[in-house]
Amino acid sequence: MSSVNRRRFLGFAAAAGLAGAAGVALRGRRAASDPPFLPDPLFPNALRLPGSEDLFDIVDVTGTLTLVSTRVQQTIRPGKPATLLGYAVDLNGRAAVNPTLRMRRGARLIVRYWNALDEPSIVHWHGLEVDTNNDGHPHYAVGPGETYDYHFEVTNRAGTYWYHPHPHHLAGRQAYLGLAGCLIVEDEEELALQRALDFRLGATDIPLLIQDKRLTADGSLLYSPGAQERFQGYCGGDVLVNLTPRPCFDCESRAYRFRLVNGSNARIYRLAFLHQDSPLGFHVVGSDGGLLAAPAAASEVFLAPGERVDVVLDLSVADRGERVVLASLPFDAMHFSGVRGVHAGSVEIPENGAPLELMLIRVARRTRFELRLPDRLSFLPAPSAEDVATRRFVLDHARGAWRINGESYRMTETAFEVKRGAREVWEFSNPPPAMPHPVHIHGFQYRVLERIASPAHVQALAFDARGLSAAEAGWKDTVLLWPGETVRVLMDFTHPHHGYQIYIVQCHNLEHETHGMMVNFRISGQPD
Ligand SMILES: [Cu+2]
Repeated sequence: MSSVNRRRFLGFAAAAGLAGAAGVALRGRRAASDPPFLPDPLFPNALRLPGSEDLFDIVDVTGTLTLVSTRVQQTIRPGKPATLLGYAVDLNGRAAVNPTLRMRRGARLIVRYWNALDEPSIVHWHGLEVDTNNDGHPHYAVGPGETYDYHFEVTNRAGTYWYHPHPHHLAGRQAYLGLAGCLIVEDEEELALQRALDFRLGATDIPLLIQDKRLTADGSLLYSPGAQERFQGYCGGDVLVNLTPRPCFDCESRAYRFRLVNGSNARIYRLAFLHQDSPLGFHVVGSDGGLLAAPAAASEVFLAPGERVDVVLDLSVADRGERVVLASLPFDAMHFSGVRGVHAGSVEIPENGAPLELMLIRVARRTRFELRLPDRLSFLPAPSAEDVATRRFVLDHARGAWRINGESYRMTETAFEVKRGAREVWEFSNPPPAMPHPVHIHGFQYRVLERIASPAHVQALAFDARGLSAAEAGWKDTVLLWPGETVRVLMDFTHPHHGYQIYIVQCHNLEHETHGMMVNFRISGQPD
């Protein structure tokens, strides 16, 4: 881009909060003939659906995309438009903000990232198996007005991934102030499932980005952690779903697919769908890295920051007018300090583990529907760790910093090296007194082998003798490690990227990440 065009572009982005893009197509607008929305007194706001407005609009990625991180005007608190941060894409003069990027497995993602913030940033494609240059490592953060070009083939399985900022020390604040969006990968297997169950993105297949925020009276987002929150994690009192407070989703009496994404900085959810105050059973069909081998019945699931779970909820059992509430059931979040109930001004912020109501699902229309879920969804080889060496990680804290194996993050240092093509068991332990840590590994999807010494509320959800929950039977990139627990995962470092590659192991509690709970590792450049 010439400097003249660059100046023009910056002026355009600053004036309109937009970004430039080419080769993207738009799908999935709601029909104008939909019945009018009658507000529920407790959940008065219509859930934002991808494809129905500029926020989270569906963008089919078929060519080059320009994604700008910038200040955007959006209305979260009704009637109170406010400035937050967003990723903007220009669709022929109209902006999509935090677009839901949809693409085929094997397609190339060619993105010019433009940082129109007044501080450094970089985009991390959470869960994608890319090389270092495309991973959004904090070392590659670009300054205000600068660009970073991404160019890679999406080799991941079909599934729900997401993107968010990853600059050193700033990721938590930037993500909190609005920068996050979903990336949906599809393949033939996934499209067959969509056809079989009539799952349409934004209509019957709904990504739900769950984020707890602090909303001020003027409708803006407040990120101002005190000393304890800077260390333990920053929670908000308003749980937003797709940036909608107290959302209501009007549906038909049929099956829906919900792609649940925990985009919160620090809050863990114990998700359940309450129908007449008891949990309605659902089917887990996918995890972080795509479809499970077979649907797994569940009535609740823990979802930690960074994790995704793909569920099918059959509402054909409900009559018109019936209500189902997506809730987080109470649990002991096992925070070591025992400090309860942070106050933010006059507002009490519910502690991690407090019961919360997230969203109302209201059956607005009866329809004839019978759920016929396939017995098999995909092929997943059973993970085998025979003759595989173990590498151990201890997550702890000292002198106000979070550590992995005794070290707090040093951006330019590499803690250890792994041979390209090697298989290793990675064993994470979390000696108490401690906090839960969602362990995210960049660059690779992995399988969870075993949970050891789990707290009772985690054991209660064990799906098999290895202590895993239903959602942990598939591929994962983020796994929740509770205090006192040891979790073993199977890593396979086979990948197509040549030369040395640097990746990250981190806690996805973004305040823990900011306070050092992150480490670089290197894949050696030897051939397989
Ligand atoms: Cu942590």
